[in-house]
Amino acid sequence: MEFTEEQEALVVNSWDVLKNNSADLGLKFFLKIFSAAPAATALFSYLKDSKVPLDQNPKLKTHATIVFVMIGESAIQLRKTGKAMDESDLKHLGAVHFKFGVLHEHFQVAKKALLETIKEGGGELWSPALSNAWGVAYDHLVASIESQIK
Ligand code: ISQ
Repeated sequence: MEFTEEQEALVVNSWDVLKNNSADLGLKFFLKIFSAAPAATALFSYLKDSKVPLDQNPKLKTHATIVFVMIGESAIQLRKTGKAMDESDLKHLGAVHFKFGVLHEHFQVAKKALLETIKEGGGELWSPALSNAWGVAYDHLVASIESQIK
């Protein structure tokens, strides 16, 4: 699963734009996951007794921003470092996803949501090649997390 120099350039250039909108795009990404997999809301304790709608939950927005930025930063440094994430962050992510019983198909739901979010956030920068480049970077990240789980 090669991540080429061209793909890196597409990801780096688009991240420069997407990152300025991380909070809205991160929230959009999470809402897409919840609409595809409503049961996933149960994973987040702060959503259980919340009276506000999902899209107005400040804790969700903060968390979603962090996750979105983490995915973006993983992608932009993938080629330089040859890995999706540093070892200690990866151990933590592996442990969290293992604890919640995250399966390969869940990561695929998130992949679709991520690529749709990038399409909506990317505007004129978007192309099928850009989407594919983000997909490859995401697959590397997932493979690294899954290597901790299995
Ligand atoms: C797990 N990891 C990243 C994002 C997520 C969004 C919704 C549900 C679970 C998640």
